Amino acid sequence: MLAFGRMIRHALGAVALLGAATLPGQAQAQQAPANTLDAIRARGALICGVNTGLAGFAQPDSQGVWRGFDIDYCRSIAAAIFGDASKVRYVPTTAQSRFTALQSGEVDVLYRNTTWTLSRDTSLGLDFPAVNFYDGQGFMVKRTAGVTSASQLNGATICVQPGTTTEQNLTDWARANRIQFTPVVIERLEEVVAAYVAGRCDAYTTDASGLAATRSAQPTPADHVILPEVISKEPLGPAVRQGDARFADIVRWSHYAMLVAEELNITAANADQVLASDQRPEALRLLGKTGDLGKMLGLDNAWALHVIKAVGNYGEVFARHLAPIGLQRARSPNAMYTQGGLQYAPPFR
Ligand SMILES: N[C@@H](CCC(=O)N[C@@H](CS)C(=O)NCC(=O)O)C(=O)O
Repeated sequence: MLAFGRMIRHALGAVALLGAATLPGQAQAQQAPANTLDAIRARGALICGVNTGLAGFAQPDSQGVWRGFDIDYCRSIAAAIFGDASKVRYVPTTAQSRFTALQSGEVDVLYRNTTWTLSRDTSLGLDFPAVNFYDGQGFMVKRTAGVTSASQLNGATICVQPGTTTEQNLTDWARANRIQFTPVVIERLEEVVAAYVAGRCDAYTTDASGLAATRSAQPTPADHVILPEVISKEPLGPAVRQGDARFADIVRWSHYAMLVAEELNITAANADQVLASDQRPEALRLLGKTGDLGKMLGLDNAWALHVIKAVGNYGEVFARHLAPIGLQRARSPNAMYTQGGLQYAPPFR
């Protein structure tokens, strides 16, 4: 079906690669430290690679303070290491600059809507310690287009960011479904969104979470429709440099501490009380009252207590940042395994 037969005429097959401006997060020549934890301690702060500004995930507020789901994850690592979640510096990275920023040592960890794939895990010298958000790629169109299914996108012009799984999945999906499209490839997020809003593309494609974030930031979100099809698996999570297992363990288990805290009904508000009066062995090990789990990670035994008090459990972080942009957790893979989801922490013992 040629829903976009009219629009293809003004697209004229142009593939634009725009907006490759230098960002503060673009890599400089430097040496990545062999021991990331020591380097973080020596400088007194974690350096976290984040995106350039995506509602719900990582965005400076009106005071210039970075806030979001990814930001709370950066803060959780600082809390685990220093007992102080504020000891973080944020480096905005584009999809294209993010891996170089990590490889070069410019950042210690990436918390940036990054999909774990086999090729990234093997050929980029990276490791993906955990999945903190299960996502999938979708499409957004203007409501006025009257499109209700991705199968109607034949002939459409589609805006996409380069250096992403998005770009690759779009090509695979179009080939498999015999859909012709014209890509408009734009590096900077605000420019790709502006191009879509201005009507330079009929559809914008990215992770469904990114679509929800962008839609929520529009003056009238209801003018934009996220189509029902999800064309890929996008397990999002932190990335670290390969070969530094101790730091990868800290990143991995900080996520699991937030998950298991939810499972044990431990929140930012009640963590001290649980520590003082709870008798459940796993809760006491998690919070460092018994055992040496923190020491085993090279941290203080109160590491997880600090994480939970600083950012809350996984459910609290999700509710604070992702529910407001319209992301549902119930009946999604991000639900706890006890609720039919995929979020599952290994034992704290
Ligand atoms: N998950 C995909 C896409 C990541 C991606 O860059 N998504 C866009 C749209 S949600 C984004 O985060 N942009 C933010 C930016 O460019 O600063 C990947 O890892 O390649």
